[in-house]
Amino acid sequence: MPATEPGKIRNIAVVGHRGVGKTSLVEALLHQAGKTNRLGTIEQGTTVSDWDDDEHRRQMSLSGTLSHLEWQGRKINLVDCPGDAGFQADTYASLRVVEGALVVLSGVMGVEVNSSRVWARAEEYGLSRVVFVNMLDRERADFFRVLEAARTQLSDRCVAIQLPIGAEHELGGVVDLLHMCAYMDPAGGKESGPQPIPDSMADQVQEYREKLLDAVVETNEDLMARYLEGEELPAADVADALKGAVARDEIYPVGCGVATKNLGTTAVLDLLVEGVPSPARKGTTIEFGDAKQAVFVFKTIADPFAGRISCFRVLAGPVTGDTTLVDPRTHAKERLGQILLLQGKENAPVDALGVGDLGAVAKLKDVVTGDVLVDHEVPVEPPHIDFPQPVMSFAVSPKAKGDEEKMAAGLRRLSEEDPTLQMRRDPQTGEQLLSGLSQMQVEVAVDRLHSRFHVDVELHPPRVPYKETIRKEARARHRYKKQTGGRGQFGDCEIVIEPMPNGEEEGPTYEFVDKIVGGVISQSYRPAVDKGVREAMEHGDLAGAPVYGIRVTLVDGMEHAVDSSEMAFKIAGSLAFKDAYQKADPMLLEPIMELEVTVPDDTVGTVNGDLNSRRGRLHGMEPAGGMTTIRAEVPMAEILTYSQALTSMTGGRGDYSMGFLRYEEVPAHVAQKIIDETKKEREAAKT
Ligand SMILES: Nc1nc2c(ncn2[C@@H]2O[C@H](COP(=O)(O)OP(=O)(O)OP(=O)(O)O)[C@@H](O)[C@H]2O)c(=O)[nH]1
Ligand SMILES: [Mg+2]
Repeated sequence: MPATEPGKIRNIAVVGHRGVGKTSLVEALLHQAGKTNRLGTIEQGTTVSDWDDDEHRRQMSLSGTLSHLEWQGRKINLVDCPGDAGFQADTYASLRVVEGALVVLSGVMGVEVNSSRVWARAEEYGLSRVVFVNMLDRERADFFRVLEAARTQLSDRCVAIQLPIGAEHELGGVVDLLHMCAYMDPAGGKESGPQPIPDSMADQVQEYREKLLDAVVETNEDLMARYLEGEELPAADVADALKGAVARDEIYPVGCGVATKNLGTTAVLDLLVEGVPSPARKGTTIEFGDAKQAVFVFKTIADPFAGRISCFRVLAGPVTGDTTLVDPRTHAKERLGQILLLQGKENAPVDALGVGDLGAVAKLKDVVTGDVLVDHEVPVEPPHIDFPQPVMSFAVSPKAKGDEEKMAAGLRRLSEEDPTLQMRRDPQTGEQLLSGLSQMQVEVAVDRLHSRFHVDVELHPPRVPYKETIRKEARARHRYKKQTGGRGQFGDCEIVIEPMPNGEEEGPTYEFVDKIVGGVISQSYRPAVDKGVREAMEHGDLAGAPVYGIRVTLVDGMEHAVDSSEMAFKIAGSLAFKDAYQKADPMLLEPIMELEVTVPDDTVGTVNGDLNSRRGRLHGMEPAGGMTTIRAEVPMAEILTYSQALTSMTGGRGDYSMGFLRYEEVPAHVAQKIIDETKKEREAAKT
């Protein structure tokens, strides 16, 4: 089978807030295009996209899934992206490899927070966007309200291209305003061909057809002139102009329907083919130098049987199984091997894959998500995918002693699959930390450690990464001296420590200044003092937290011709620092997080009150369409287990995200508690 020409491909990411029906819509599109014999459902766990056990159990998408179909002689690649805020890695990476986004909104809930977020990302990448208002069969669903919300909250260039016939449980079909026809509810079967528009809708159709025309001629000077002269514009010209406007990202057509009944899919498929530009028309912004063959890996699947599966977009090609590419990041050469087209969990081998197409290969050794592979070593800068930063961490430990290595290996594989899942050892607390975007994301990782890697682990709330610093300058001298037969130990140094002005910065800032004059300590021993100070700074005296924001100046000292050694100076440096530190008015710092919470209007009071009790500082509130977004700064220590609290305050309708902002001094009464607790722990550890 030859590779599909780039001009005949459409790459679409299906995105939107959690649970708006993206997976169901992909299922319907595949069914309408004849890829499946029956419409699978989320409830029965029979959709093409949500094929993983964990997805079935939770009835939600946890990772991006590739599928493809043919429509009007074009190949449409679909990436069904998860909507949950905890599983956005694939969503963001997928947006790098498509020309268009199909943004699904709930006909009941309208524009929800994650839809706005993903819209902004699509905007950044200049993607064409088609909006689909789904779930119009549900109670309280209202296409026109959601259309208005899309126009005010997403873009005023959103314009209806379909209208519902009837509403809620009486929804009978949709009108296609571009082709001026109707499609009747196929009740889960295939949508039949175009039907006449019901007469009763003539006025409304007229009104929205005019709005559509206005928007279209706005983008096309020639049409505008003819329109103003009162010419009746031929349907084909309008359709062409609309396609151009969608492709140029100037109009966002809004369609509608019911995914679970397969209603509205014909018109949407037409729109994707006609509106979204092909890779031939749009090209890619990902660099591949002068490579004749190149691919970009946008997703990695950690399959326990097939090993690592890398999903990629062909940047230059075609590529075949015999193609050998090099990864400029590692300089490793790899033969692609069997190229696969993915259809949910199924895969089918293909001989070749052309430019712009999406496919996968198994068992590339050292390739990770985000790598660009090229046919010869050219200096390429892989595209930066701005993954969201983890907002919460748990300490993990294996249930069985001796499983540490197995756990670490499993977690490494899982974080290859999802780069927003991060694992690190906290040098401060010694705990193995697993960080992610939501508690559920971390819990899913734990489930997968069990199911895929056969290791059981426990989660504990993590410790807050406190830091320490000083308020004022102090000086101390320490002489370390030991005389026990034979050769002794001798090191003597005097240091001055002072706060560094950039104490606001994250990460340990530290400077060592050598002001020894007259060689009172030899050059070779001075770095040992520095080393000793650094070691002492790893555990501050207040709460055992690392010390930062300090300049240490070595001003004086003494050495012994026979007994001095690096070790002795290191110890002297360490002890001098401890002395000076106590005199320098040390203080405890805590991480402050920037928090954005979106909650239903009627829960704002409760949520704000709760933030107050968590030492939060409110920065602003923005109501929009029944939901309010609250912005606040909150100490990390107070918000480690926020997700449960928010769920119970909002009945599961709240959503939040947060990111690290800066370190700040812990208020005295809180600090004292932490210091006392540390003391107790230290004493307990001694006994
Ligand atoms: N009544 C009705 N229910 C729908 C419709 N579309 C989806 N659903 C149901 O809504 C729920 C969520 O649908 P999904 O397709 O999983 O939604 P999703 O956007 O893929 O969800 P995530 O991937 O988890 O973000 C399921 O129970 C579906 O059966 C629709 O048009 N009408
Ligand atoms: Mg889904």
